[in-house]
Parts: sequence; C-alpha cells; structure tokens
Amino acid sequence: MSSTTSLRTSGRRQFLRQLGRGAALAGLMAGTGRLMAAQPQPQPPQPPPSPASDGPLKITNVRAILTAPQGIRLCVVKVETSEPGLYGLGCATFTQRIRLVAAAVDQYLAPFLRGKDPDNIEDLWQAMFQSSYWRNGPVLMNALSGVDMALWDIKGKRANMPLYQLLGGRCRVGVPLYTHVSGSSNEQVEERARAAMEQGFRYIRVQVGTPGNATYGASGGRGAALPGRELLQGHFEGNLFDPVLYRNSVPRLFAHLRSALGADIELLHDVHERLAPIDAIGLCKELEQYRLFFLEDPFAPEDVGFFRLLRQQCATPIAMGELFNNPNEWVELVSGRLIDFIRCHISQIGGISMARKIAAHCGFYGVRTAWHGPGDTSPVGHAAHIHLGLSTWNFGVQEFAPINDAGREVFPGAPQVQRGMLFASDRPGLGVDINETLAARYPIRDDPPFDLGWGRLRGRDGTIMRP
Ligand code: GCO
Ligand code: MG
Repeated sequence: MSSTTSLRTSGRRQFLRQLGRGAALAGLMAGTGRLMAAQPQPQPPQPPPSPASDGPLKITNVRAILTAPQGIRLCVVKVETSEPGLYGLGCATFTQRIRLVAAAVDQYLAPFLRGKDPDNIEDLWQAMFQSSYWRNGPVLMNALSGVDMALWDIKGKRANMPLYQLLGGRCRVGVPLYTHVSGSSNEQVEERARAAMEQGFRYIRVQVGTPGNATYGASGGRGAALPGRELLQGHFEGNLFDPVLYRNSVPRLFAHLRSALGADIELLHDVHERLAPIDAIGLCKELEQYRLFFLEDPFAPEDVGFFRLLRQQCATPIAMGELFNNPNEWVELVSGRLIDFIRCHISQIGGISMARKIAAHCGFYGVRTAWHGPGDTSPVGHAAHIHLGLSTWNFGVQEFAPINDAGREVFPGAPQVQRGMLFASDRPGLGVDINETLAARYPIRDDPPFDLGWGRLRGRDGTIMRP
C-alpha cells in the first residue's frame, strides 16, 4: 500500500469514526463515491466544560416511558445527562401505534444520541431527522419530537428559566383554552356549554350525536341502532356512520346554540374529515351565519386542494393540521392564506423546534396557532403548549383535555386550568416531572376495542369511512 493510499485510508477511517457510523454506513455509501473524496477532518475546538460537571455535558441515556394513568396510552421520552439529576422530558404520544414509537426511541435514537451534547438542539434535530433516510412518518416524528421537547426541557433547566423565557418571553398572561362539550341532543349540548361558561371557558367546541350514528366527538351510540345495520352483519364489523345525518345535524345545533347562548361566546366544531369535500364546502357556507371561531378539519389531509375553492366561497374560519407531519402539507396552505388556524400535533411534526418555525411562518400570513391538545397528549405535551402559547404573538387558542388525579400523581406539576386558561409555573424548563414508580402502576394495555375501533367506521353500504 502506498503511503498516500494508507493516509487516505486512515483519514477515511477517522472520518467514519467522527461520524460515529462505522462500517455499515460505509457499505451503504460505497457506491456513491462520496467517501473516496473525504479527507482527514481537523478536530473541532473542544467546547468549554459545563460548569456543573467535570467535562462537557453529555447525553447518557434516552428512553421511552409508557403509561396510562387515565386509561389513554401515553409515551414520554426521558433524556438523561452526565450531570447528576439533570434530565428532560418530552411527549411522544402517538397512541394508536405507541409501541412502535417506544422502539424507535429505545432502539434507534438512544444509541444515536448517547454521548452527544444535549445543548445542540437544532443540530441534533437535523441529525435525528436525516438518520433514517426515510422520514416524516408519524412513528419516527413522534420519537424525534419526544427527544426535541426533552432537550428544550434540559436547556430550560440549565438556564434556570421556564421555557417560555427562552422562547422569547411572555406575550400574554395565560393561555386561553377551548373545552369539549358534546351531547346526544342540542339541549344537552346547550346545558353543558352553559356549565363550561360558568367555569370561565370562553371557547367551546360543540359536537352533537344523532341517534345510532357513530358521530365523531359526541355520544349517541356507536352506530348499532341505525336502520340497515343488520345488512352489514356477517360481512363487515364496524360502527355505522351516515354523513347525511351528521351533515344535517350541525347547522341545527348551531342555530339552537346561537339563539340560546347568544353571539358572544366563541363556538368551534370538528368535522374530523368525515364529509365528502363538496359537502364540507356546503356545510361551511351554511355555518357562516353562526360565526364560528373555527371549523376544524373540513377536509382530509389528502384533500387539501379543496381549500382554495372553499376560500372563494365563504368566510367560516378554518383550522387544520392535526394529521400533518410533513412541511409540504402546511407551507403552502399557510402562505396561500387558505386556513386561519394551524393545529398540528406537536409530537407529529418535530416538537418545539418545528412548532416555533411553523408559528413564525404563520405569523407572516395572519394564521394563528391552535395546537392539537386532545386526551392523547401527555401533561408534558400540554406543558409544551403553554410555553409556546405564552411566547407566540400569533397565538389563537389552545385545546386541552382534563387531567385526572392519577394523571396528576404520575406527572407532578401537570398544568391546572383556571377560568378557562392555563398558566405557566415558574419551574425551570417545561415544569412537569414524571414519577416513574407511579407511572409503572398504570401500565399501558394493548386495547383491541380501541385499536380496532380506528379503521372500521363504515357507511350504510359497508364502505369504509374516514375516521
Ligand atoms: C381533536 C382530535 C382528536 C383525535 C385524537 C386521535 O381535535 O381533539 O380530532 O380527538 O381524534 O387525538 O387519537
Ligand atoms: Mg380534531
């Protein structure tokens, strides 16, 4: 071997070691010719040691914690560091496929992250994102988001500041929430909406069931009673949903609520992508007179092309985004001013780092934030919403699902609602902890009725409907 070849070979080895990737990657990339061009890299300057430890701060472990204190399966990522007692938490809840997220965290991200500097959040984000080559799917994005939030939590703890301070400081005192109100009749929805108003909520999402129809977000039966149900027996399992019954029930609900509750309360509604696009357009037009705060998910993410048509026809404010996980899904919807509220699930999109970028992008186009905050968000995730909500000027409203006593025990510092708002504590970082001993007392269950409930909504002729 000539000395030049040996120099090149040893430089290449050093390069691979620096990348921490080894022979497998070399094999994968051998055909590209990129490695042949690699020259020995100069060593980067060493970062100053962390004041609280002997050497530079390092990630020592990363793991997924699965728990279900409220019966809903939650995934929290814990990132531990070389500084004793310094760790961060993030929400990675994709409840429908939660064990896959845990595997992505434990088996892929943990070995990738161990030994790295937790301070370099953006760099680690990009490295994790690129590390699977195929990217932007919900499993990997949830895993990455959980780590991202945990890194921000660590940074807040290191700075000894609540996270909103690092995100630019407060734009408001608290974060106004919308609450969910549903019922099996318009009168029941009205009664429950009044109770929510008495508790101080100024934004209320209303959903009404129609008897026997498996309407999203409302009681009224799982579809068993709809005439024609027996035709499906023996052919298909599932819950019956009739879009016509649903479509007709919504304007009646809003007519009732506006006459009963007046014009001053903000009302919202979630279509949950359940109508054919043209029917959703018709619904938006009919609802315009009731002045909704927003109507959510009128179209499925696959049908975003209809937003332009909708915009030309009515001024019902539109919220969209909980199913998004790829920038291609929101960039042009926002810059085209085709929606009014972005409501991504922040553990689907890349955590706090990506949520900040989205919020900033939206700010230029008059689009406000309304991050997705259903029951399948951990208290750690809800806390992230508070810090984003406090520090984002173009904030709109925040969704929140109540946390029960078990949830509060498992997650000390879990956010508390006061008069329809959430407030940040002065604890550093996200401000929510996890008691792992208690979390283990609420193990997640593989839950066939829940798991199989998704993907078996059927129309009267047995056709699969959107969830
Ligand atoms: C909402 C959502 C949720 C989702 C749920 C899926 O607006 O709150 O639509 O209820 O259906 O998060 O797991
Ligand atoms: Mg929704």
